[in-house]
Amino acid sequence: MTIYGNLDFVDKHYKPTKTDVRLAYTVTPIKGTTLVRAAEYIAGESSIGTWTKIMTMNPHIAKTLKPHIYKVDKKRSVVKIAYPELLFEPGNMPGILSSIAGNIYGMKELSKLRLDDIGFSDKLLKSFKGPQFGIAGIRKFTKVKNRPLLGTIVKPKVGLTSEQHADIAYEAWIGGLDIVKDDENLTSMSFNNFDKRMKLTFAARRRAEKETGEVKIYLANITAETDEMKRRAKLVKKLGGEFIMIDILTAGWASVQTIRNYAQKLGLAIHAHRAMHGALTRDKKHGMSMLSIAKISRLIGVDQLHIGTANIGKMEGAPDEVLAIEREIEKEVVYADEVHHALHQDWHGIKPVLAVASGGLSPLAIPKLVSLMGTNIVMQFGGGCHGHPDGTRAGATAIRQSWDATEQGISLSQYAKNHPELARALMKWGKKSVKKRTK
Ligand code: CAP
Ligand code: MG
Repeated sequence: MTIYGNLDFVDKHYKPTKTDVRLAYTVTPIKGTTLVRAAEYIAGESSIGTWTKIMTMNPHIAKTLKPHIYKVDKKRSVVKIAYPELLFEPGNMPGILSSIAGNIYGMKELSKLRLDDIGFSDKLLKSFKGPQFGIAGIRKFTKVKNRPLLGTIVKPKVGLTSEQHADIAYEAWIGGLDIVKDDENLTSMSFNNFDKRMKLTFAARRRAEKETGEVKIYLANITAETDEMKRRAKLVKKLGGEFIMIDILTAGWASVQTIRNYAQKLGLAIHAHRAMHGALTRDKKHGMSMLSIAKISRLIGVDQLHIGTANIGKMEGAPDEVLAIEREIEKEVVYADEVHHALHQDWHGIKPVLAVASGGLSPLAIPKLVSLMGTNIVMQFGGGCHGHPDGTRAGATAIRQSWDATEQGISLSQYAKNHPELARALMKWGKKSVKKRTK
C-alpha cells in the first residue's frame, strides 16, 4: 500500500513501450525517506496523485494514466519512470514540463531532484515541429560548407549606440567573420533602439557582403514580450535577415513555440541563447540537465543552440557532458549510455541542431575546440575578437587565420610568423602573455 492507496507505481519488470514518455531523475530523498518512497512521491505528484488517497480516483484513470517506476538504481540514486503519453498534451511543451518538472521539485520528501533525461514517445515527438532549417539548411544559406561558422558578439554587451554597434559589426565582417550576434542582454535600450540598430546593422552587412563577396549573417536578438518579438522578427525579415536570436529560457518555452511557428511563416532560422540555464543546470544533483534543455530545444525547433565550450572557455561544462549534448542535438538516433544519455531517443527525422561553442574563447582556442567538438559547429568570440590589441577587424582576421592554420594542420605559432594579426593575438593571449600576467 502506498500513500496513494492502492496506486502502486513500482514495477521493476515493466518494459517501457513506444507510447511511454520515459524520465530519468537523480533523486536525493530527505533523511528517513527511501529512494523507492521518494520515487513514488515523484511518480504520483507528476501524474495523477496527491498527498493522500482520494475517493474520486477510479480504476480507469489508474489503468490508463498511472506511470511505472521501472528502475531504481540505489548506487547512483537514479530512478526511471515511464509515463503513458496520454498524460501529456501533444505539442504543448509548457504543459509537459508542468508534469515532469513541476510540483515535484517542491516536495518536502526530496532534498534535491534533477531531471537528467527525457525520452519522448514517438507520437509526442512528432507533435512538435523541430528545426525549420537545421544544420544542412544553415550551411546552404550561409554557403559555408564544411568549416565551423566563425562569429563574434558585439562588445561591450550593452552601452554602444546603434551607430557604434553597426560600425563594429562591419569591422568584424570585413575582418573575415561570418556571423555577428547581439549579446544576450542587448534588446532595445534608450541608447540603442532595436529598430534603429536593425536598419543600421543590416546596411553595414550589405556593405560587408558587397566588399567581401561572402555571405554575412546577423543574429538579431529579438528577446522581449512575445507580440513584440513577432514584430521584431518581421522587421528582421523585411531588412533581409535570415536569423533571429532568442534567449529561450528567460523568454520561456511557450513564447519559443510561438516564435517557432511564426518563424515558419517568415522563413527565419532561430539562434537559441541559453542565458539563465545555469540556474537549472549547475547543481548536478538538482534542477535539470543541459541535455534535457537541449532535447526540448531541438524538439520545439531551434536551429542553433549554445551548448558550451567543453571547458575550453569561461563557462562551466565538462567535455564529456558537452559532447553528449552535441550528439543529442545532431544524431538521428541516440542510444542510452547510462552516463549522460540516460535514455534512448529516436528523433524520427527531426532535423539536427547546429551546436554553438561560445564564452571565453580567443583565436588560440580553435585547434583544441576543433579537436574536441569537430567542425560542425559555430564558434563565437566576443572578448576574443574585440579584445585584440589592434581592434575588432584585426581580431576577426586573427580568428580566421587561426582557423586557416588549424585546417592546414599548421601550428598557430608557425602560422603567426607571416600573419601579424594572429601573432598579436598570441602575444596577448598566448602562454608567454599568461606568464607575464602572473609576474
Ligand atoms: C560570450 C557571451 C555569451 C556566452 C554565453 C557572453 O562572450 O556573449 O553570451 O558565450 O555562454 O556574454 O559571455 P565572450 P554559453 O566571448 O566575451 O565570453 O555559450 O555557455 O551559454
Ligand atoms: Mg553574451
